[in-house]
Amino acid sequence: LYTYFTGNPRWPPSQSQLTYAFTSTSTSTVSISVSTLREIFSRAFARWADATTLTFTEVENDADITIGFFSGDHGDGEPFDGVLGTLAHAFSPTDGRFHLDAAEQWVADGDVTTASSDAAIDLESVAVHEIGHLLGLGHSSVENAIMFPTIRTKTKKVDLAADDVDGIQNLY
Ligand code: TQI
Ligand code: ZN
Ligand code: ZN
Repeated sequence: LYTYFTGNPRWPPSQSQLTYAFTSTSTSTVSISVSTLREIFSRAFARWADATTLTFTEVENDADITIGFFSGDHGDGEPFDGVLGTLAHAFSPTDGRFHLDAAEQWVADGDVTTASSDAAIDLESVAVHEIGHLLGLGHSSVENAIMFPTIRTKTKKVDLAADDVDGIQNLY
């Protein structure tokens, strides 16, 4: 079953047309083009938009949701830890910060299941999970749910399960 954060924080009905922006697109171990990043995140947001009345639009400035890649200690008290371990984190509503560990071997193009590195992580899969957190979902006990708290390397998992859809629809 899905969970929410303590106090069930959510984006208010007056803010159902959410905007997002990329703040730091520097990626160290792999270089992902900005156009590829745009496509990946557009697809990841669309999965949640399809299940709700929320909309997500990329903007340049004053976004509700900010997305960036960072390394190590990046000033929010939750330092990244290099390859594997923590991959990314997102804050609960209505904070909107979504940080990705620049040290990961992100796979943004092609098939992650055939990546040469054993540590390859599918960017879109992590994006769909973290957007769930940004919208107010905690972790789920259902194994096929996007919000289940385990992700395997070299695996793509991007489809919302019925549990994710129930969770987001009961919140919005
Ligand atoms: N990052 C953790 C996560 O997103 C950070 C975290 C731990 C967290 N507990 C939390 C965030 C509670 C919000 C609420 O779960 S992670 C997965 C998983 C991570 C983990 O880098 O470990 C995914 C990133 F666990 F689901 F597989 C992406 Cl998909
Ligand atoms: Zn951070
Ligand atoms: Zn999580």
